[in-house]
Amino acid sequence: MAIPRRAPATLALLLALIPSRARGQEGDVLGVHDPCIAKERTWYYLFVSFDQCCRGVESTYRTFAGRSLQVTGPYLDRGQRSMRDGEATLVLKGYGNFRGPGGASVLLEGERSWIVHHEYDVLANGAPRLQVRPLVFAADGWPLAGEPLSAPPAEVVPAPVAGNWGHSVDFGAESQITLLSSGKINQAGSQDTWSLQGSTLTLKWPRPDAPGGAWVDSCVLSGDGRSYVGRNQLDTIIRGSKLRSAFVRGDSNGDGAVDLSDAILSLLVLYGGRKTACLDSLDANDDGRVNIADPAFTLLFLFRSGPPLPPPFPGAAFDSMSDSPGC
Ligand SMILES: [Ca+2]
Ligand SMILES: [Ca+2]
Repeated sequence: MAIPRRAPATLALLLALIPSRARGQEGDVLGVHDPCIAKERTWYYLFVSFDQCCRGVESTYRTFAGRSLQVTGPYLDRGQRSMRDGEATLVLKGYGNFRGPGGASVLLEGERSWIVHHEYDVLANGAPRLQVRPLVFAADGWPLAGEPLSAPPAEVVPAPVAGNWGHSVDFGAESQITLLSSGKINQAGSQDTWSLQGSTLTLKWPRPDAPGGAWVDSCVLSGDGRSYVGRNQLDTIIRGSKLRSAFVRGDSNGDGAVDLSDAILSLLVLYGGRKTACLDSLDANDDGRVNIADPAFTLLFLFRSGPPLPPPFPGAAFDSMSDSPGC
């Protein structure tokens, strides 16, 4: 390919955008890669990858963003610091069994947005993987990456927020917390509280050493109610995943047996506005979705000698399938 003698305008723009330094661990050969720009409402968002990719599980790649009202910049982070000074707001870094998420591209399609990136699988000797995650914009307008999709978005009823969650700070190890239906966290007399307004889930943790006397996690709850992601006052990313419980497939009302009342309850959840704590139990045909086919499957089994419900059935157990809607 011929190389033009003069830098085209787009190249000049990119050169102006590239930070003069990048973050990283001591000893790293630092880099900033894979920029992409997306416009959401009035803001242009510049996504970049910092540090090192392509080292398998040793990769230190992380995904950051800044934003500007002009496509030409200047792009600033959440603290109004310039990306040209190497500053940016963290969107995603490695956690769990994956390392080095970067090389991101973004698709904005109206109500829903997506971020696609590569990373490295610890359980597969650092093999590269591609993941697609919901990209959500918090109430403050800053982007957050949700949990990776493992199946097409299912026709599910959102799970209730109350229940047991794996709660993570700064992509660290998950600790179990319980969001009680009273709005307290972990126990009835606790000072720690949660509240939900629209899709904004706020967790408050009064602590003497916290800014303003309490840590405030402002999070976005996923559409299926199975995860949340947000930031606290210091921009630390907060994540949560709903913990699963043992269940009997088809046992919608949780009484341990599958009968006509379960198929009726499934219909009420699907079409009558009823809530359930265990969507997995409603997924009678185990296809990862909850819809009219499920009570039909149960009724065929009960009254028309249809095939038995897939495990866990008739005894209670966990569903190991990652595409299950959740319990
Ligand atoms: Ca039942
Ligand atoms: Ca199903």
